[in-house]
Amino acid sequence: MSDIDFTRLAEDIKDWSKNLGFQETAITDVDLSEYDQQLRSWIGNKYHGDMDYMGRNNEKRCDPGQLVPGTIRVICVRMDYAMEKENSFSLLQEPNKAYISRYARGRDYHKLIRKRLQQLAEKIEQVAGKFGYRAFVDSAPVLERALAEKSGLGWIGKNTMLLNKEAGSWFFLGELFTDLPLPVDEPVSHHCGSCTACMDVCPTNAFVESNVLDARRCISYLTIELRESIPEEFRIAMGNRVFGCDDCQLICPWNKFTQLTDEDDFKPRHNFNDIELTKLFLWSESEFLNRTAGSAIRRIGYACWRRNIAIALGNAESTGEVISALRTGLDSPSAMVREHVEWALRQHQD
Ligand code: B12
Ligand code: SF4
Repeated sequence: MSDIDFTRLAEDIKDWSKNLGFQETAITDVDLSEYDQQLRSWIGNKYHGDMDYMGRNNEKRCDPGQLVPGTIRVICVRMDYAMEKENSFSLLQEPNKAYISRYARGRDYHKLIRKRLQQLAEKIEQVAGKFGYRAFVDSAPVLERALAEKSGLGWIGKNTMLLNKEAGSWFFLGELFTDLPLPVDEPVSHHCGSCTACMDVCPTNAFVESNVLDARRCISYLTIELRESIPEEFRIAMGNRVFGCDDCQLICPWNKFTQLTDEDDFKPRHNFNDIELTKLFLWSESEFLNRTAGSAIRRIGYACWRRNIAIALGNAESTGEVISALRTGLDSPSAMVREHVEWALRQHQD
């Protein structure tokens, strides 16, 4: 390995990565001490709610070398997923249609990104010989946004998203942990300035301060991570958002620089960008399982799916179709679904 030109290799990695469909790649070391305290205080304040996995393995989360021994560099990548340039709130103003967050309208991104990272590693191996590496996307105790910020892929905005001056924030992150002594890239400056649009627009006031999200109030958490009853105080504010929430990105001025993806996997399936709530609510469990195969939505299960849609139907216009769809949920085997349906029907009583 001693005769490898690591500066040249780092440049090649960035080219190969681009050819594999990542819009940008940058390299950082593994010193996350700057972020350690912020993570600890977030957990200490219980802002992670029921996401128990966030409360565990935080030594490893803040130290990639503990998660994968031998790691000294992290190759960070980002992949755009936006299908539309316009950052419009219009679907959120159509109460009888479902708002499914943009990242979840196509196929699940985990497999695709992990596969591409694996291909990148194999390409590196052809030049550098056998080396230590592991690919991550989303699932493991990895502080992805902190690593991406350190590497210079962007800055962490007040909405806690990683933002990029040329691309906004509609992209996924992934990493290749490695033991190669590659040269590291420099972080970029922050560009939120005095703007607070994302914090102001949040329907449930989930930002307790700049850069700090109380996940327990975030519609993304409530609709995707929470497996129990959704607290009533948030139900009206959820509007028609049935899976995730995009408001803090839709409002962000940096998203006027949104770059469109040409990945087939991210194309909306089953009209997830334009579909009636009643249609989704009336799916049987087997229809749910078939239609969400390969989608991030499947992971929440049928009961949580119906729980979320019941709330949106409670917020929809009072039509015969809405009421009769809701009534089909009254004999759901899930007590949670029945309780949400009863709440929704009450919204249509006055
Ligand atoms: C848990 C989680 C969630 C939780 C909690 C979100 C949160 N803000 O922490 C919930 C379910 C709410 C969620 C929602 C979403 N998520 Co999410 N989520 C994660 C996950 C698994 C861990 C994030 C985490 O570590 N949170 C803990 C907090 C403390 O960490 P953090 O926000 O990264 O914060 C660090 C910095 O903000 C830092 N900090 C930096 N500067 C400053 C300045 C100050 C003053 C302070 C106090 C702190 C601070 O402190 C923190 C600790 O180091 C990551 C994947 C991963 N393994 O990293 C994806 C991830 C962050 N999610 C992602 C996405 C796409 C989303 C959604 C857009 C999905 C949706 N449409 O519904 C929303 C966005 C909501 C939002 N504004 O964050 C992407 C983000 C891509 C990007 N461009 O940033 C990730 C990276 C997944 C991926 N691989 O692409 N998510
Ligand atoms: S909306 Fe404004 S404050 Fe929020 S992330 Fe975008 S630029 Fe930063």
